[in-house]
Amino acid sequence: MYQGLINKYREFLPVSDKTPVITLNEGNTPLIKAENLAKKIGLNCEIYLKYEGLNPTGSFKDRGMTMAVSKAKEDGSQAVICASTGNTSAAAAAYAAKAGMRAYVLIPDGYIALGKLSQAMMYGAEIIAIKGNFDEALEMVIEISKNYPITLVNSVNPFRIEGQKTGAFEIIEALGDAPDYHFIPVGNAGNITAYFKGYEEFYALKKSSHLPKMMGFEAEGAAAIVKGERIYKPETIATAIRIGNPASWKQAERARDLSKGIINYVTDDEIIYAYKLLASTEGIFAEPASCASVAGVIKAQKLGLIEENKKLVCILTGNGLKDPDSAIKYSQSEVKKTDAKLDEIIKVMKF
Ligand code: AN7
Repeated sequence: MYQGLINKYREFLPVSDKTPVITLNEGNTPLIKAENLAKKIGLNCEIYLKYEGLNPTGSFKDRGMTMAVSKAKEDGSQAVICASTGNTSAAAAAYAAKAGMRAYVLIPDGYIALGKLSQAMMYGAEIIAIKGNFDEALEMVIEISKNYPITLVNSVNPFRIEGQKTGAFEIIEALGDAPDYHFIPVGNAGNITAYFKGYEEFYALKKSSHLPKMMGFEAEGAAAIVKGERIYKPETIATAIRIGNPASWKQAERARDLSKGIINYVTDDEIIYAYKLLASTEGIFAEPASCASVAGVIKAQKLGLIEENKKLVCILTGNGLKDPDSAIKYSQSEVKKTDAKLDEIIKVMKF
């Protein structure tokens, strides 16, 4: 039976027999071939979607959190803390619950999707909504974790990166080699760092023949790395990546440069277009921030950055159900109401 990514990839992770494995059987997510999407955008390549929204709390954060919380438990810690645009708080709260630990989460008041907030509440976290953004919340939790007996579980915790690198292992195993291009949303830049670490490690072990070009995409209103400066008031509809001072900035640039990839940005309109296209052509519902990877493919194609007959992987970082408000707002579908009468229903169906 599959028992989560620590048990699966134990030999590549900093764990020992003494590490209590706190797992919800995260990882092992499907890599789905997106032929309809490739056809629709007219790209003569194989596109694969890594559907991280199928993790236990609905995002890729579970990969990092199983490691971070297991190591915190091993160290005898009784509480974890994080700043979050939503998904990290959901994952921290769930794994803390499983570990019998307390979780404190700092969120930007009014800028976290409903599903994510409901998760942190249900898993029993202490939720503190600050009148400020993610970057300010991160500065505060770093300070708090220095001065109080509480483990920081944002991606500045290196165990988070260790857990998240397993996504690259799974991709290489599924494809039999690394892809040519790896498209990924960039917020705090932990995930692009983690994937590149995973690709580098399997390449060093000769489990792949090359490194993929790392193609990272920030939201236009939060594109600190692209613009080369901190954004003090980041804005985007993709609240998950509404981050103006990425903690893993330097590591993301390293991944970009060593892989001969790019870090670019996509607009909110491009994100929404990809969001709807993905759901309507592939039957895959991913949250807006996730769709920055797909929007990135479309942009890179337009810029002539993708060679033909190559293999692309897009990371779909979070589940669309996390953010029902955005789905209802942007889908443009209408709900047609009728009386409970057969003839009226048939009429509305336009038969
Ligand atoms: C769906 O939950 O930062 O570049 O606090 O939720 O590793 O930060 C979320 C980030 C992409 C960006 N897609 O990943 C948080 C948080 C989704 C996300 C990202 C996030 P990083």
